[in-house]
Amino acid sequence: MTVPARETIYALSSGSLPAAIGVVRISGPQAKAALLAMIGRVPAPRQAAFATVRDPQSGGAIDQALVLFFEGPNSETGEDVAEFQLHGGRAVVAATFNALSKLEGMRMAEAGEFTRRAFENGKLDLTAIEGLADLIYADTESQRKQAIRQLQGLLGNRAEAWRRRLIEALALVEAGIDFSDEADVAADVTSRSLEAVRALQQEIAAVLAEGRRGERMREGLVVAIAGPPNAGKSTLLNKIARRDVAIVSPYAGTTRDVIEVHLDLEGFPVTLLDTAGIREATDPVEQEGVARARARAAEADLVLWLMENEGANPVSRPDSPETWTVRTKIDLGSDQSAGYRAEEYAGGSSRPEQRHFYELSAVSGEGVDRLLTDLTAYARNTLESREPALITRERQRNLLEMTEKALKRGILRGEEGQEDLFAEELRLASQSLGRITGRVDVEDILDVIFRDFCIGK
Ligand SMILES: Nc1nc2c(ncn2[C@@H]2O[C@H](COP(=O)(O)OP(=O)(O)OP(=O)(O)O)[C@@H](O)[C@H]2O)c(=O)[nH]1
Ligand SMILES: [Mg+2]
Repeated sequence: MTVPARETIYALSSGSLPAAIGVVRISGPQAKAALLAMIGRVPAPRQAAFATVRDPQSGGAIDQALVLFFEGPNSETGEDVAEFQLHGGRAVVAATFNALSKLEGMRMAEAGEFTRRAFENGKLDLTAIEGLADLIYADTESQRKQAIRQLQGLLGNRAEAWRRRLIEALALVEAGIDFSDEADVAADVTSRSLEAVRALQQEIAAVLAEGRRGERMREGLVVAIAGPPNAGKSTLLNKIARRDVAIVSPYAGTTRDVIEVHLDLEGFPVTLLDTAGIREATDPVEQEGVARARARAAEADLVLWLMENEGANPVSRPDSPETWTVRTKIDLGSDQSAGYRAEEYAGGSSRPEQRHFYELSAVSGEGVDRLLTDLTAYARNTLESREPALITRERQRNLLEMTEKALKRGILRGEEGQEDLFAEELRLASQSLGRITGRVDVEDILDVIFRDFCIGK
């Protein structure tokens, strides 16, 4: 049976049209043939050429373009790659696609397919690809920095170095097993190996203990605005977002769904949620809204608990790790505010809420800046650190946890002198480590990873 030749793929790799420039990329064995058919030559690799792009059947001019050629394996995908930098008109790109589709062995690329080929040709490991996806989706400066570090191999290189050390330790154990009739040699080799594995296990445990900073940076901190109906939650959200995102009305029970706004607080990503006012609702739709509000507040990193005055606060607060109390509508200057002090709202709880008590008016704007300043400091304190986060995804964390557990089990076996079982655990550990970078069988997870990419990437 002959393996069919690899198909050549093409796609628009730039943004939505019309635009100043539309970049059409081609990757695969037919890239050169496509260039010959459409511009009559293959430009020197890595040198921009100005050319008239023609329909290969009619010979009619489609556009004038800047054309690049990268000869495999020295290209992004590792295959021959051609790139047309066309004028970014819809008809221009459509005519170019039409011309390409008529050539032998060519088809449109699927989402993420260029990057997948780069992976398959050993150009990028999985952690770098995850970094690349994060770079494309980064909204804030701190997210961008984390993503570029990951793309440059922060975790990938570490995981590979760990794996090499592990394989050396494994080789020692296996050597010990071969010498098992010479008890002294075997014991010595096992103890050297144990020492190396203990050091490795401790290093990995320390990385796992750092918490989920990297994952939170990717996803953004979640801050939920919650409180009784009519407290002014949606008004505050709109004020902070500087646009009319949520409906505001004097009727209690206006907001039903959870509304999200993504904020960039001096480079740190924060997702602000507006939720339904929490009360004993009778309307089934409102009941659902209240249930959602409670659930999202409970999962949030921080809850801003809004209330207008004392009397309007009979409802129970959702249990969340951190809550700041915000008194709203201070422009109304109601008498109810007399004697209003933070201590009264600590509600007997031991949480140190007094430090985070705010009074503001979302209408006049008074007090909003102080809240925003503190939110920014909170995001910075939570996300920033001198050491960049090594783990940025659940996938990486799970595999590293599996590695660490196998090492721990292995150490026990080694200490008991069960070299065979020790070696087996080290093999399992090295498999988990290898799956982080994609060195060992990862076919099952590839689709999940590349699903995040757009077509043309
Ligand atoms: N004077 C004054 N009125 C405000 C302020 N904030 C909100 N309001 C008014 O209070 C009413 C309720 O505001 P919303 O923002 O809809 O309140 P909510 O907490 O989202 O209410 P639900 O979605 O029903 O839970 C509206 O009439 C707002 O205009 C404020 O700071 N000052
Ligand atoms: Mg509302």
